[in-house]
Amino acid sequence: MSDLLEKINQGILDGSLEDCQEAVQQAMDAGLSADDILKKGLVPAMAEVGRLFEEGEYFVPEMLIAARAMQGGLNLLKPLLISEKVEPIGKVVIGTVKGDLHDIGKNLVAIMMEGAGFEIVDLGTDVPVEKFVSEVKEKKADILAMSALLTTTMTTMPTVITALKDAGIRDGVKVMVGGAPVTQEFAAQIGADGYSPDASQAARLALTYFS
Ligand code: B1M
Repeated sequence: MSDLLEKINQGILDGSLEDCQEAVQQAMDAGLSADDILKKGLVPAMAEVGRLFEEGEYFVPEMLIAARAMQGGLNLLKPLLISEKVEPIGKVVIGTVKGDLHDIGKNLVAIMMEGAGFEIVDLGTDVPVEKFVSEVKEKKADILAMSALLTTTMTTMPTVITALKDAGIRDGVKVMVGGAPVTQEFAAQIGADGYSPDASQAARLALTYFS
């Protein structure tokens, strides 16, 4: 790992927004690719934070400040991840399901989809079932993208799909699901149209619905 990627990593582990942003800026100035900064710098650091939490070395406050540092780095990187676009390909309503406050992965998916040319309606975190349904209907969304990071909240995803059916709008929208505990098998089981393990694959999958 280069010194700058190591510095990004350490900034997140230390929960230092300033260090993380400084290192991301330096990495961008040094010409490192946005993909490398993201996949070799920011993302592995959060995986390490998760490991430290599991081992009881980090607690919720450490996770929180690490997440704030990562989000700060991601904000700087966003313009590089989003290319120039013309007319939107389609509209995506995205959010993290009810009871779940994790938003970094969801934000990343939104950024990559925006970069792929989609218009994004981001509902944020802890999104109630009815809100997903009403926004899909109101915004005439082509895709509903749901994220869940907890095994206890991913179970809301099938409830949303059922509510879309009950509202008579399931056939008009592609439902994509993802997040650390979500699998292809789970997605198939709940009747989602698609699953992706990461943000760039989510954007690629979304594009296939329009080809
Ligand atoms: Co939480 N947390 N957390 N946490 N947290 C996890 C998820 C956990 C695995 C940590 C652990 O134990 N190792 C664990 C879940 C265990 C489980 O359910 N089996 C956990 C827990 C237990 C909790 C609390 C319950 C802790 C507590 O209070 N005791 C609590 C729950 C709060 C709630 O949501 N109600 C909690 C709280 C928090 C913070 C608020 C402190 C903070 C979140 C801050 C924020 O997001 N703004 C936090 C964090 C930071 C984490 C970890 C460390 C990192 C998550 C992250 O941002 N990863 C996480 C451990 C881990 O994941 N290793 C953990 C980086 C991000 C880029 O990856 O989100 O996976 P990820 O997104 C990926 C893919 O999943 C995919 O694309 C992204 C990469 O390209 N993806 C999609 C995501 N959504 C997608 C949607 C798609 C397609 C792909 O299509 C629509």
